[in-house]
Amino acid sequence: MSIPSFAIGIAGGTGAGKTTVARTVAETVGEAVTRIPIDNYYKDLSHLTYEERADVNYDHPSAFEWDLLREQLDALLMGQPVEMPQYDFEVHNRKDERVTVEPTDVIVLEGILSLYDEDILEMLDLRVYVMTDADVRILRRIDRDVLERGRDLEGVIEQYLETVKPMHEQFVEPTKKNADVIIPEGANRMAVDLLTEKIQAELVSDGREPGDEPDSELSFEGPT
Ligand code: UZR
Ligand code: MG
Repeated sequence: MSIPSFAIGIAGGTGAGKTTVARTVAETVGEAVTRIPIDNYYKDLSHLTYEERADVNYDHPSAFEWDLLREQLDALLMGQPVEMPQYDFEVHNRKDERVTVEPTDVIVLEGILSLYDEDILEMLDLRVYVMTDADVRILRRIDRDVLERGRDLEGVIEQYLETVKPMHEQFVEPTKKNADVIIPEGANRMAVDLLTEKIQAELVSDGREPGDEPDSELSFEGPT
């Protein structure tokens, strides 16, 4: 019987620093960590042309394949490997190949709507919202989209005003209330250290490190 993993959700607006937090936690926690970017669960849009795909609202919850995300998160939490889809931002579409992802003790789900779906919220053990000012986020977004995702400045600005900003206000920002912890600015060292300590403590209290005494709080619960 495998021990269920400890799952963390990291949400926040575009450019908030979610990926940086997720990566830094993964590097410092000293355990194998599985990162699940929810971008990988954008729907397969192969039936559309490039122009049609460029017009899709990728900041709306309907852009994601929630069933597949729930199914794969659940499988990983149960200790089963999954064939995770991969996403290509340059062509706005899911790639043909999938990647085999093995389950680990720590799972980090990361993306704008990580704290949106009720079922997923229940699967998470720790819910984090990264809160960063909108001006900082758009500047980072411009940098990233132009340098890494092959976009032009005009297009990034237009998309931001037309969909990114309104969808953020309607769907992303309200999920802040689902968070256990709100951290200001992405790569906040103290916040990342606290998250890392919490994860390590949870792993120990769940008896995942052999030889450790059970947590006193848990020992009152008796057998389940
Ligand atoms: P993060 N996105 C694209 O720009 N193109 C796509 O094909 C798919 C997604 C953007 C998406 C969202 N929005 O704001 C952002 N748009 O990726 C989420 N428009 O990614 O959290 O890393 O910024
Ligand atoms: Mg990111």
